[in-house]
Amino acid sequence: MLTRVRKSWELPETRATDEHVYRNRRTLLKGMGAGSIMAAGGMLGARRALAAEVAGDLYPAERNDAYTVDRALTDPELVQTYNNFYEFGSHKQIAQAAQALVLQPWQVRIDGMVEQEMTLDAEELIRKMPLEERVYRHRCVEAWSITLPWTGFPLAALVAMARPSSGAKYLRMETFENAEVAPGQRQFWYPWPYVEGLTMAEATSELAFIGTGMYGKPMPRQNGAPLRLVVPWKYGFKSIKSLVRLTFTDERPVSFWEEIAGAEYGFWANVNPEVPHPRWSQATERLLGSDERVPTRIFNGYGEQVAHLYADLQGEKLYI
Ligand SMILES: Nc1nc2c(c(=O)[nH]1)N[C@H]1C(S)=C(S)[C@@H](COP(=O)(O)O)O[C@H]1N2
Ligand SMILES: [Mo]
Repeated sequence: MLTRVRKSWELPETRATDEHVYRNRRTLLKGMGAGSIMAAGGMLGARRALAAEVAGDLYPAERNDAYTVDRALTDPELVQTYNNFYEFGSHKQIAQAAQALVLQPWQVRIDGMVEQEMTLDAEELIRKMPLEERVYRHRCVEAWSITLPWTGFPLAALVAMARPSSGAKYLRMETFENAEVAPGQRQFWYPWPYVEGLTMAEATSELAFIGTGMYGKPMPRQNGAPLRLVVPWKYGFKSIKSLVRLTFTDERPVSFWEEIAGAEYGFWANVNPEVPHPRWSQATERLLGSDERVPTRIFNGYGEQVAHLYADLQGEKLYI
């Protein structure tokens, strides 16, 4: 029989320790004051860490035990150093470059078919929302996967706050655009900004989540700080990062990847092991950090929660 050695970050006790250390560090940084932090040359790393903490006092949030999985968590080091974020380069080693993102202030615009359009700061929005922790699987269309605890809030809570009109059929989401910060955006052949979309039924379904943090801490920039979508039953490219705009509309949005190659990356992009990508099989996936390949599951294992959303859409290309 294969026995797995549990890694430290998987042990519940470590969560308590993490929190303890984390809170002490915050207290320390607060006590130092901005002046002394600036003065201490060696504190650049700490100053950065401080700036990244959008609403840092809210972490870790309480775990919602309805969302746990029978899979080991992925090493956070891997989740935070192996990333897709084309704004910073079309390869996986973008974590360093992404540290250029300025998170405060960070304005989020909510517009389109809503009772009242609004612009609010990410921190303000996060503080209005009911934060919780959920462990989800994440399956990239490239056939690798990770499992991690996200912190965030149900997208449905944001939709409720926005009060869309009954005519709104889709939620269109947009990532920031700033080529000075994100050199990938100088690659003019990509249709920036990154755009994604969901139907209103998907956006208000129980699994759709806005991630604001991971592993009990605020979201690292490379993973899409300060706010990103998390839709675990769909291929990873749907989970759009670093949101600046959410638009309620009656027109189906054309997403970034759909515009580039619609036959390979469609609007629906629900995970299905039986529908291959035009250039590779989706039957199995590689667990990041191990040599193991495991069978991929329909809707990434979330069929019970989401299959009903597609019952009347059988004519659509639901799995590309
Ligand atoms: N704005 C933006 N969002 C994005 C991407 C991107 O390139 N830009 N890549 C997507 C893809 S393909 C994946 S697999 C996930 C990766 O998220 P992670 O780096 O946090 O694991 O982000 C998605 N969201
Ligand atoms: Mo992906």
